[in-house]
Amino acid sequence: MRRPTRDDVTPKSIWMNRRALLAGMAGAALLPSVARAALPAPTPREDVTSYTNFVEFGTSKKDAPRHAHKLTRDPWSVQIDGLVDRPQTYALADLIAAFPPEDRLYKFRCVEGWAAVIPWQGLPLAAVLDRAGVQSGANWVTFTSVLRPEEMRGQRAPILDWPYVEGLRLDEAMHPLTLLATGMYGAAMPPQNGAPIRLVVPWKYGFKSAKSLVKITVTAARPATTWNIAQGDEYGFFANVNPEVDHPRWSQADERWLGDGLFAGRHPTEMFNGYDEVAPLYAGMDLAKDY
Ligand SMILES: Nc1nc2c(c(=O)[nH]1)N[C@H]1C(S)=C(S)[C@@H](COP(=O)(O)O)O[C@H]1N2
Ligand SMILES: [Mo]
Repeated sequence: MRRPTRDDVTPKSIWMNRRALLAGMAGAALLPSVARAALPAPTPREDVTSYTNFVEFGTSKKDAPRHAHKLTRDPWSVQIDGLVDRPQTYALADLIAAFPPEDRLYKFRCVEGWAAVIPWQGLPLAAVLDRAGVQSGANWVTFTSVLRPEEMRGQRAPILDWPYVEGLRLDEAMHPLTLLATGMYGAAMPPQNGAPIRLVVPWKYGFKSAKSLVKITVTAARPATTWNIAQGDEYGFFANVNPEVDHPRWSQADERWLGDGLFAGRHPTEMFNGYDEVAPLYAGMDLAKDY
């Protein structure tokens, strides 16, 4: 299989927007990428499902593939609360019915230095927040993963401050790239990848993309987030992919692509993981300081 290149996964080519496809040429004209002849080549599914970070099940890459099926995913609901006009608890099926899944092919980059190209299915977070009605005075969005130590063996140990919590600034949360993913590779989200619903923020290091979400809270104050609490010097709140800001223990200048094989070369890391269109969100900020 042909390996993906940056050209395949440029921001324009990721807009595999099913609604636009259904809308036909009119929609496609607004989204030039839809007309691209060659579909990008995703990382093989087996590589993405067999090598995971999901500390609730343990610290090894193989723990979640082995144990995540023990998490009960049905019934599942997601609560939207905080500074919104219409707080709501969605049963997962109702959420999917209300916001039909769209296809998004994104490059995903872990802070550890590996990356993959993943075809996700999901709904833009902005759609859910818009329906909830974000109030003025809201500045931040907090994402809470499920807390269920009886089903998640890693949560029975003090590896992290449970539950896993992540956060975005409101404009980051509302950006059209920010996705609530309910599937990958055209099927329901595998348990080890964050079933049944997870966040995907493709221009940030993977730890921002919290798995198995139960709550999304709109707040005035910036939330305290799990990895930032654990080791703030290593895991900044913003965590934008940035080849120029190294992790204290390793370089972020290049990355390994899952599926490339053990002896393949590394690839240069791209600012914002290649999603240049988010740069205006950070105008005037010092990203070496706000890493
Ligand atoms: N709840 C929760 N979300 C999480 C994690 C986790 O341990 N727990 N790991 C994060 C990290 S570090 C990465 S790189 C991605 C990994 O997603 P993947 O295993 O589906 O590739 O999930 C992120 N979301
Ligand atoms: Mo990660």
